[in-house]
Amino acid sequence: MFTRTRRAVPLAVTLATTLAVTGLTGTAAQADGPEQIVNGTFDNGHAPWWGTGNITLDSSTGQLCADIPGGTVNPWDVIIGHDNVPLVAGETYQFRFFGRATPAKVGKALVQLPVDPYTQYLAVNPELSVSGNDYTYTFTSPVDLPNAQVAFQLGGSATPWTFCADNVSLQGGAEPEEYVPDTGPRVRVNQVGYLPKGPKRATVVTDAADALPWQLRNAAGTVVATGRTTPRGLDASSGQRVHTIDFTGYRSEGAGYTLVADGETSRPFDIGSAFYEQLRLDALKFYYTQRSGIEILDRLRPGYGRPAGHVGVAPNQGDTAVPCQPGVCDYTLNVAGGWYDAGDHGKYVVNGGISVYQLMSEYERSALARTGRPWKLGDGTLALPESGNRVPDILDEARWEQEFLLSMQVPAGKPRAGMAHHKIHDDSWTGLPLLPHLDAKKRELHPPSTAATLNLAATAAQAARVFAPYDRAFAARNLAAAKAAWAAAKANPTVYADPADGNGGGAYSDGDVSDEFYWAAAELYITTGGTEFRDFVLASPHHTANIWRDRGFDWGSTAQLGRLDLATLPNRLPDRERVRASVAQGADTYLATLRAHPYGIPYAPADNTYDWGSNNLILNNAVVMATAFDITGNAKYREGVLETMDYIFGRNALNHSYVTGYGEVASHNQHSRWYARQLDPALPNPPRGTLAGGPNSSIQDPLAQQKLRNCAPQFCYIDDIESWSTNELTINWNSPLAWVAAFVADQGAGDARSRF
Ligand code: 9MR
Repeated sequence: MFTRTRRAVPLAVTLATTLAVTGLTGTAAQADGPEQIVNGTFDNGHAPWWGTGNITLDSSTGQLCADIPGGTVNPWDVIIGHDNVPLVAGETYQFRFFGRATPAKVGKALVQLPVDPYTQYLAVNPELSVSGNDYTYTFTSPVDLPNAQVAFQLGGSATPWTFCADNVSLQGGAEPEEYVPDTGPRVRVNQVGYLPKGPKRATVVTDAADALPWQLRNAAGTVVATGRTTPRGLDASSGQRVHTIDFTGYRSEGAGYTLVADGETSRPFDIGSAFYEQLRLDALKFYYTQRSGIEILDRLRPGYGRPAGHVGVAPNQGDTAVPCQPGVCDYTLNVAGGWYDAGDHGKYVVNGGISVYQLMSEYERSALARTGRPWKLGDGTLALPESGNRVPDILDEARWEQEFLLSMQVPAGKPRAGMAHHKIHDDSWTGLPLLPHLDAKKRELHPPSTAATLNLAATAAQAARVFAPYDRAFAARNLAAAKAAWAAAKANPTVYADPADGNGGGAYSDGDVSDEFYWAAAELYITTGGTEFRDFVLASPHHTANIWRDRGFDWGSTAQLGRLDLATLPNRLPDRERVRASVAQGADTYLATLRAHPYGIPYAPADNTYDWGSNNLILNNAVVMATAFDITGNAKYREGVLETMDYIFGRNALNHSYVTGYGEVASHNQHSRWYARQLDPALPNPPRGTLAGGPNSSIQDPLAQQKLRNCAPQFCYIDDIESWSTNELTINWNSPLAWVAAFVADQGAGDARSRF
């Protein structure tokens, strides 16, 4: 029995469920049963908790706090809630939380039906003090309900106050339904293929203590090679016991091979190299359909045509005359163009910087490395609107972004002239799906930052040299912008983007820009040979430090970009040989990690947690190994790169390829507002050659939190469009994929020595 109460009716709690109120307990009561609350400790953000529109949730202190406005009438005028809590009829639950109020207040906490008639299964009115208390209540659920709501109703006060909660827990009931990914056969291979003369390794998940026999079969089922596995013990990144199969000695090209071991047959794979030629193109073609400010032509990308986004055609407000956030500047800028960052419609200078850098770096490597084949990325290779203009297509694509970065520079005569605005995006988050041209939100420029300014300085210096043979005026424009940005960054060295400025777009904040300074100085030095830049490089701690961190480089850790370029591009640095040797030392570290790793991954962060976008960090570690190969010619580094691709293409705990269209089971539901086929069958999936971010131990999104609780690092991934923290696509993740794909394609059968 329980009282049905409409939310609109003031409540005299006559809960006939077993309600034992033991509020203000000093000691926690013994709790049994599974935890039903996701993220009740607020140690890492507060998703999936939500608040009504009149409050802002803040979990930056490790507690969930909100300033509650005065002048509301009803308790439900201000709510902090958590949805989708399963209740089982007849089960007893213990509800606990820490709460405090400034000034002291009586609050209201409910476990209830989330819709009219808002039936309450638990309703309590804790007396909240300024110092705070722990509260414990028990009740027995009268219903089976998959989606009860836990709510703190905080409205009804004439005056404003502050509420904070922590350690919110609802224990009892049935174990939440367990999500078990379908990981297929226990023999894990690179589902795309192995180079004929490259390393060929696979992994068997097995508890067998001793070596097992394996067979390699061709498409007809004939056994073409046999051997025995090597037991590798327990792998911390997956929690699995694994063995390794090494069939490097088998070199015959073909399709449809399988490996058989421990009674299991792997997914099929090729031995060949054509797939890397294809990936070299696909990974770059990705950028055209990420473009803002231009119609995407269906004839160039069948199935992906769409109107231009953010050019000012209703309902878009357009990026052609974008104002700043209130109070930030008194001008508007035309910042149309560029690439959308990811699955959102934001455009961020910091992240655009490393992305366009990697495309230009791929171009520079192709021209300079002994195995480079620049014509493979030449004019007409990528089916772009600019194809046929006698400029390499990879540079046409890079220019689309570089023009945007230039447009984000603060104009002369304005405060902080020469700096770059950190980002431009909607003033609040939009839902999915939403094609770019249908986004009606207000677009805003966010304040300039030193990090964005240095990203502009670095990429504009690089653009000045790569575009010089094709467009002198554009090269000169870039050099001038780079110098102005450098001077502005020197004059404003600690202007950091606000980490809390994340409504409607990512924050991309970074509290240490010494690495961006080093990268920008390196690019300016390589392009100009100027002593100011040389001296800055030589004096920077990043020039000699061991910068090859286990997590790899990324948008917030960019010293490595400067070091790699100083090592590979012509320059007169006095210690250039040491710089070149340091790249090989970094590569040795990643190679050692890979060799020690039971799954053969060059990534094993010390705390055994995978980062947001781990695939991109793994590929960037491969970039370091590839560069070491280019510098030394030592084949061990190339083998490290190839084995890294095995992981990306399915030799992993999920038996899953992270590149759309590559491998029998591959990511295709990446989080995106316009490749949202999972939500609207009229829309496409992401294009072939799109990388998913990959396993992320922190699983910040609610879907992952529900499905992947307590995941071992490699299992913290789900190919679902709602999982924005494990399954997004981004311009800075496809850029190392493109870079590495071109490097591998340049290796031919796996033994290339030079392009000739
Ligand atoms: O890639 C970014 C990752 O390194 C950060 O940890 C994360 C949280 O700040 O943000 C990621 O970037 C997202 C950005 O903020 C908004 N666009 C989508 C990006 C990829 O998820």
